[in-house]
Amino acid sequence: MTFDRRFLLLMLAPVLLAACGDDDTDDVAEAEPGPTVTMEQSRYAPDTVEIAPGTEVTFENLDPFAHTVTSAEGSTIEFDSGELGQDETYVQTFDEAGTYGYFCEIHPTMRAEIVVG
Ligand SMILES: [Cu+2]
Repeated sequence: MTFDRRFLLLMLAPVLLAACGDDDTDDVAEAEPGPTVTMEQSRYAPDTVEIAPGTEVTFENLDPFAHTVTSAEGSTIEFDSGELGQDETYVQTFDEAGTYGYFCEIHPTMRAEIVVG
């Protein structure tokens, strides 16, 4: 029993130390909440959104059928919401400057872009 308890403390020590850590030492920047792009009548609106690096974009499907938010071919970052039903949302953070095209896998003519700069 004594051995088990000591072993458990050893296992927990890094967790306990981490819990005491200061949040300021976290080198990953917090994403800033940003604009919402809706999917309505099989269109992304607005179809171009300009944001600063490190901004979160929320995508919300208002149609009564599924859409996806999927990074375009050749995009420098890949993302994919999977199928979003009505009123479902997907959040993607864009950290690096650039233009990020995306489309709906179910309706490939639905296309739009996020401009990060
Ligand atoms: Cu769609």
